[in-house]
Amino acid sequence: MTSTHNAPTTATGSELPPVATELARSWLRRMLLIREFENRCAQAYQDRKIGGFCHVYNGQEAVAVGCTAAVGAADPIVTAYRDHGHALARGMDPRHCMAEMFGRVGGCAKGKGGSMHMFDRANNLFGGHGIVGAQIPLGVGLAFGTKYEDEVINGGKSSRVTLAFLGDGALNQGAFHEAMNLAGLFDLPVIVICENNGYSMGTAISRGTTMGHDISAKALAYGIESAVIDGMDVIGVYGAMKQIADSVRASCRPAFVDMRTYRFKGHSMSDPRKYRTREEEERFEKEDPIGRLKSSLEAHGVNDDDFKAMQREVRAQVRDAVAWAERSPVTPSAELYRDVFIERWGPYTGSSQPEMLGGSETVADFTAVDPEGDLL
Ligand SMILES: Cc1ncc(C[n+]2csc(CCOP(=O)(O)OP(=O)(O)O)c2C)c(N)n1
Ligand SMILES: [Mg+2]
Repeated sequence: MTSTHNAPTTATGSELPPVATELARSWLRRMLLIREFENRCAQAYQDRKIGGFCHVYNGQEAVAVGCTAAVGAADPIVTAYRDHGHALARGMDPRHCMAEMFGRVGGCAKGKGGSMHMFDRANNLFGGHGIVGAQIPLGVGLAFGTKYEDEVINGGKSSRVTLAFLGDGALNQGAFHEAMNLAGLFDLPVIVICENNGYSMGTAISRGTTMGHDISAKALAYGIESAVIDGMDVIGVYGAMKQIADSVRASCRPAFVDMRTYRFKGHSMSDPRKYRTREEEERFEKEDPIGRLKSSLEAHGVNDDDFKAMQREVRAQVRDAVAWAERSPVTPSAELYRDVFIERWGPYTGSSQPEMLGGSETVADFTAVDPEGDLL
């Protein structure tokens, strides 16, 4: 089938103030970390160390890295199931991320969520959601929550911005339209970011979505301003997103972003990619966000040796994450119902707290029972 995915559109990036080399370097390292992490996940999946679904983020790294860099740590983030990149970009320890993939107690959700459910309360990452579009109303709800807290409870000015990511496949879900309507109606500080990689599983956007060539039309219907950003250029993503975030923060009006990107691998781990051509893949591989940033940084003294050193560092970091995840105990069946339903004493009783929040990594510590002996 011929390609129907629009080529990335140049963002306002070139007009933006130059980004400090050290900052851009840190993004290069973060993108390399995500790429390495995803490659090791694919390998571990084939080795059957990871079960269930697994969707890797190769090719889309500049989106999560550029967007998270453009906002503050207190700004909430919510995303769909292709979420490892967002978790790592947001600052989750790769050990906790990998342990979650492996179904181990050391995972961010104690191994009960797996690949699609990366949560990091400490870093204000509210998932990781498997139902297409389900996270968009959650993002709008988070924006409602921060605005309510800032303005009504604390009597100040709304100060936080929520980033709600979705795939282009979610544009056709009712949840997207209901959430956009409320965001527009209630003046909520949320940026709805469509990671437009051109395909929902194997369905090209032009085959499944009206106005697929210009999805900003959907935002217009709800009175929401929008932007098209080249999601393969991390500097451009950062610059454009920073401007949008500043404006949303100041005006307390929502925004929509058509973030043009491409996933280099299949939809999930078993996808022969027959719905697109090799020529199309090669065209986008030339736009590799890592290669593009590497080239931009060459003029600023980051040479091949620096790049190789960074690659070695992230390789060691991911190898360590795998080893750590393997040492973490398999989540025991006694844990299955904990934190799933509301518990009398709160969601994290005693030592059932995940490692990343300061909990313990031993199985023995995860066997605490309800003090009144109730069935949890
Ligand atoms: C409500 C719902 N319907 C169908 C599915 C099955 N499904 C999983 S991913 C997907 C395609 C989503 O594509 P897109 O939103 O573009 O995300 P991408 O995989 O490209 O990142 C579908 C249909 C689902 N998880 N939830
Ligand atoms: Mg898609």
